[in-house]
Amino acid sequence: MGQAPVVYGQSSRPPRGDYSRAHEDYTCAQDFAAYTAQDHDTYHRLYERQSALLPGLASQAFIDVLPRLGAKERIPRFDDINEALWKATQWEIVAVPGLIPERAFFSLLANRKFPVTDWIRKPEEFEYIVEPDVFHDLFGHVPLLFNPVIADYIQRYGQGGLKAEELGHGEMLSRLYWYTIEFGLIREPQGVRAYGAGILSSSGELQYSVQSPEPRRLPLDLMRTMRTRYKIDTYQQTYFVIDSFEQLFALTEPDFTQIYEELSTLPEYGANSELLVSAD
Ligand code: HBI
Ligand code: FE
Repeated sequence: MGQAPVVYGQSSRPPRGDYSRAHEDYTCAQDFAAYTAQDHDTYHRLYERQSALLPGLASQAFIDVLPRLGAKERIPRFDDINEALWKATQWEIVAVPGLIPERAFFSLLANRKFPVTDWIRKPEEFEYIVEPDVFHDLFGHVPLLFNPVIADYIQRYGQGGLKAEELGHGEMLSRLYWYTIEFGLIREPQGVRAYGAGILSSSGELQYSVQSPEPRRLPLDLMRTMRTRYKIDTYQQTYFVIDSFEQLFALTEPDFTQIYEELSTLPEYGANSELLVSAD
């Protein structure tokens, strides 16, 4: 595999991973031997700090499945996680060198394979990193793959993504992923809680998304959400709230072709929810 792909459209910097070690489908072997003691220590410190922040802010469904990750004092072996994950929901995590092109990403999800970046941030990036590293993917995304409803939703999302790519509407569908799997909020009996990986793996945004009066929190609505742009390097200014994971899965039922047709005739919303009347 040669040149690193340009993904996420918005970030201009080339991704960090070493793509020369990836196969055609962008997967590679987890380079476990490459981790230094400092890498394992970074993971352990991130895990301890983040898991202490969860009570009262993270979805109870997430807190219940987090221990399924196994090791927390070092970076876990993906094979160890896969032994439990396959038994639970017939998913497996596959190592990738970093962000991969939309099509390859959708294709893996459609086959119940979740791409997990296998490098970890440097200690000086402890507080924040733009690109997903192994901590964001393992701590943020993998636990909810043990939840059968979310597991099925993500596979449906991957299947829908391949179709959206063919229809030229990948960007619209990526907003659904962004405002649910990455930055979604859910209403639980004790109140609004975070279930999105981008929130759950961030120390600052976890508190902000659930408790700050600043951002808008709107009910998740397919049309509104897919018309709402997002920024990848700031806290979200708009969050979308669901009442249950079953509600998410039900969203994937309709045929999206007509939805994309209708959406392309409507103005979009900025990340801060202002209506963009000029179709730029
Ligand atoms: N690649 N490895 C990786 N992880 C992601 O979460 C990811 C990606 N490529 C594209 C992407 N996400 C988003 O554009 C999705 O909305 C498709
Ligand atoms: Fe992510």
